[in-house]
Amino acid sequence: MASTLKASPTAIPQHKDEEEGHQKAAEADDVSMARSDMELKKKALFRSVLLLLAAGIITITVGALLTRFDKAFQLQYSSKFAISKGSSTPLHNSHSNNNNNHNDGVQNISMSDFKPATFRRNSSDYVLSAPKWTGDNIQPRTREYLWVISDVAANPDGVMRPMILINEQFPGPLIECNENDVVRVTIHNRATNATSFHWHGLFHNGSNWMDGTTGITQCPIPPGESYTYEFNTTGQYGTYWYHSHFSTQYTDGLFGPLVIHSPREPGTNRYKTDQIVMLHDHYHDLSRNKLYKYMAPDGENEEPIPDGALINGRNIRNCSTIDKKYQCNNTETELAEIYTPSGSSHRLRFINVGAFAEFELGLDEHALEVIEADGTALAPSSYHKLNINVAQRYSVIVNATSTTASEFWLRARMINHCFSKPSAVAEPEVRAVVRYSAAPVSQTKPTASGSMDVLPLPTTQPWDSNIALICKDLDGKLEPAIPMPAPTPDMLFYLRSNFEIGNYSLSRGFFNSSTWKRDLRNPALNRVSLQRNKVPKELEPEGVMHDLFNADKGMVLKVDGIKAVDLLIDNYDDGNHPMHLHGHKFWVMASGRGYFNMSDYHNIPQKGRLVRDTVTLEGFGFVLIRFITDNPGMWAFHCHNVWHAEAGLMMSLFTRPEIVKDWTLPSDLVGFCSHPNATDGYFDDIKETVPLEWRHDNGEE
Ligand SMILES: *[C@@H]1O[C@H](CO)[C@@H](O)[C@H](O)[C@H]1NC(C)=O
Ligand SMILES: *[C@@H]1O[C@H](CO)[C@@H](O)[C@H](O)[C@H]1NC(C)=O
Ligand SMILES: *[C@@H]1O[C@H](CO)[C@@H](O)[C@H](O)[C@H]1NC(C)=O
Ligand SMILES: *[C@@H]1O[C@H](CO)[C@@H](O)[C@H](O)[C@H]1NC(C)=O
Ligand SMILES: *[C@@H]1O[C@H](CO)[C@@H](O)[C@H](O)[C@H]1NC(C)=O
Ligand SMILES: *[C@@H]1O[C@H](CO)[C@@H](O)[C@H](O)[C@H]1NC(C)=O
Ligand SMILES: *[C@@H]1O[C@H](CO)[C@@H](O)[C@H](O)[C@H]1NC(C)=O
Ligand SMILES: *[C@@H]1O[C@H](CO)[C@@H](O)[C@H](O)[C@H]1NC(C)=O
Ligand SMILES: *[C@@H]1O[C@H](CO)[C@@H](O)[C@H](O)[C@H]1NC(C)=O
Ligand SMILES: *[C@@H]1O[C@H](CO)[C@@H](O)[C@H](O)[C@H]1NC(C)=O
Ligand SMILES: *[C@@H]1O[C@H](CO)[C@@H](O)[C@H](O)[C@H]1NC(C)=O
Ligand SMILES: *[C@@H]1O[C@H](CO)[C@@H](O)[C@H](O)[C@H]1NC(C)=O
Ligand SMILES: [Cu+2]
Repeated sequence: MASTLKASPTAIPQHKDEEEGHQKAAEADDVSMARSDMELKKKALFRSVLLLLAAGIITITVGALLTRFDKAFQLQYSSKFAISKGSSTPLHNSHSNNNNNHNDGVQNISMSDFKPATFRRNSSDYVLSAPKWTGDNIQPRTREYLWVISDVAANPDGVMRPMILINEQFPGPLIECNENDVVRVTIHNRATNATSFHWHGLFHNGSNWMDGTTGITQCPIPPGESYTYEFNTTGQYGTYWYHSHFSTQYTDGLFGPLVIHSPREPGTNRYKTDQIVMLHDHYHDLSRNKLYKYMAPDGENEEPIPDGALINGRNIRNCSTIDKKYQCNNTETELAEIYTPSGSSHRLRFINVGAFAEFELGLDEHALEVIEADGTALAPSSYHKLNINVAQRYSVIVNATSTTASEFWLRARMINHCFSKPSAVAEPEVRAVVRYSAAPVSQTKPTASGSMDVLPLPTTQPWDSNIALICKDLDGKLEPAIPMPAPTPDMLFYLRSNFEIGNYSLSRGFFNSSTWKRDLRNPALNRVSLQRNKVPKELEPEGVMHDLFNADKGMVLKVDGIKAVDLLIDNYDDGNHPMHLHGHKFWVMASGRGYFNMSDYHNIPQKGRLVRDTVTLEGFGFVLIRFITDNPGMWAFHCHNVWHAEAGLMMSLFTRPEIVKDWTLPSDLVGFCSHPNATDGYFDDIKETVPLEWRHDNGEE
């Protein structure tokens, strides 16, 4: 199975004989140089597994086998990594100012535990159940989740790295609910560092403090502490996700899908199966170490290049092509498999849960009928390939009606032309296998060197070999299925976004003269809602707040009352930015290359505009979005590229201050602000990369 996936797929002859399928496929595959040595091991083990099965000791043996693999794996790694059992000692990545101790790769992994065989999430967890809108199911319910966050060493694609995981599994669990349900997630932070959780795309109407954005709506959840997020899902349906909103931490493993079903959603009778397909770039190091390099004075302003990509947390890397500074063992790795029984239609919900890369994806021999973008149901339109930027979601319907094959490649390629060094990414493409069959009933076989994915691999061809060169949103006419004409705007804000060398020669992201650097212990929401900080509305006019906030270190845009607001951004940077507004969906009124010509402003069509929560602001391009400020709170608006966001490309929208000023925030949340460990693990570019002797008054608060 270990394969770079670069060998021409046509070279692999296929045997689809059901009876002997497994054996034959394994034998036929030796045509592929890339797979041969792995296959030998697999065949040997496959045969011994068969023998054991014949001996009628199935359960015991498989169990024993699993245990043996566990032990071997554990032994191998425990000798190579300093694993301190049962404790949660911090990683020994001793960092101190200016001594460049942030190893780019060689991790001295000292984890509380190492989960070689069990961290991989069962794929069936991402297959949705079809709700029946009768009887009990119509009644709103509370959906409870209990998550323990911990540091775990894991190797999703074969390369061992420290990760931070939910319940020791990767990727995170699916949250599935119906509209109007209440979702309650209790977080026990047993990791070394602080954390927080954001529910991407959810409105949190009336409970803005559940939005989970550190520095804006809450102080981080310190290690050793717990917090319960609770929010209702009224007014929305479709595909969302959740992720840590503490620095770049979600990149280290803290994310997962969130789906809201609703009888209001059109088209749900059009498909037989419904499943999640998460695409993500993947790094072989902790994001914190990557930040150290990216955000250093006189840094090259080059975003860290992903080491590869995953689909639903899976990929297989060829260990002999991996830098020797990493520990690599791909024996238990596998490609994501998606089951779509033939003759029927299936919904695939694509989510880009990555840190940096936009993906271009396609399914060989199948058109993708797009029916949803970021929780907005769309009038169907078909594509062979589609672009999906960080944090965006698209649902597609696939008809399993091809007659030429019964397994197909799903190809997802990072658009590496948007990277600072396009050639630096070794394998921009990751694949999954789409099979015209029902999911196997039992997946209890070990996946280690013997088990085997003995089902045949696809031999299908991509739609075309042209590679996307520009990072932009999906071309075409994506229109809401249910007409949502844009309202007439009440006001317009204009912003320039840019990257500039700021104080201490640090490269920072700016909206006008503002680069986000808020105090983690004094979030923006706390400043405007805690009793001592009551803001009479007349004190500050609408627009950029200057009294309560230092606009240079974080722009807060205040809008009074319920208004339709236009926000126009011209991007003076060559990089693209997937811009996300918390707590709202917005109309994408206009976007493109170049700068917006204001004489077009009054001629923009108001009908048929796409409504979503994450839009691509192209390099040297513009975007004009419109939203209604009917959801009170302090809402982050930021680039979802984690590197750009941490470099300051973030601001906040303050809506309905007349309501917010009277709020009482949950006391446990406010309590975190004075907890000594609330900022554990936060990366502060000035404190960590600027030599002491350079520092002067930086207007710090
Ligand atoms: C892995 O890569 C090496 C070096 O490129 C190559 O020789 C080998 O055949 C590959 N092995 C597998 C199992 O793909
Ligand atoms: C890789 O891990 C497997 C268990 O998953 C183990 O049996 C094998 O010995 C390991 N390979 C190497 C080269 O360490
Ligand atoms: C890794 O950590 C262990 C335990 O703290 C320490 O003894 C060892 O010297 C460290 N190794 C490296 C290479 O830093
Ligand atoms: C959910 O929020 C809405 C406001 O958006 C509120 O009217 C409703 O009562 C809430 N439902 C529950 C179950 O809390
Ligand atoms: C799938 O089949 C349905 C029903 O026949 C059809 O309306 C739709 O256009 C097809 N979609 C694609 C992408 O071919
Ligand atoms: C995965 O989950 C399915 C459905 O719950 C179950 O039947 C299967 O045994 C699980 N597989 C593993 C390896 O745990
Ligand atoms: C941003 O700066 C531009 C001038 O470059 C100005 O026209 C605009 O009003 C500023 N935006 C805000 C929100 O202050
Ligand atoms: C803006 O649009 C107007 C009217 O279409 C046109 O006359 C003008 O040249 C445009 N300006 C720029 C800078 O393109
Ligand atoms: C939020 O709730 C208010 C009523 O409390 C309602 O007017 C408004 O439309 C809601 N907004 C969203 C985005 O749900
Ligand atoms: C903060 O962390 C330190 C070091 O890990 C620990 O000794 C201390 O008990 C923690 N404080 C609290 C209040 O949890
Ligand atoms: C936790 O934070 C420390 C710095 O305080 C850092 O060295 C370490 O790498 C972080 N751990 C993880 C898992 O991010
Ligand atoms: C840069 O430093 C100056 C004072 O030296 C300060 O006034 C300004 O706010 C700083 N800018 C930022 C973004 O920190
Ligand atoms: Cu960006």
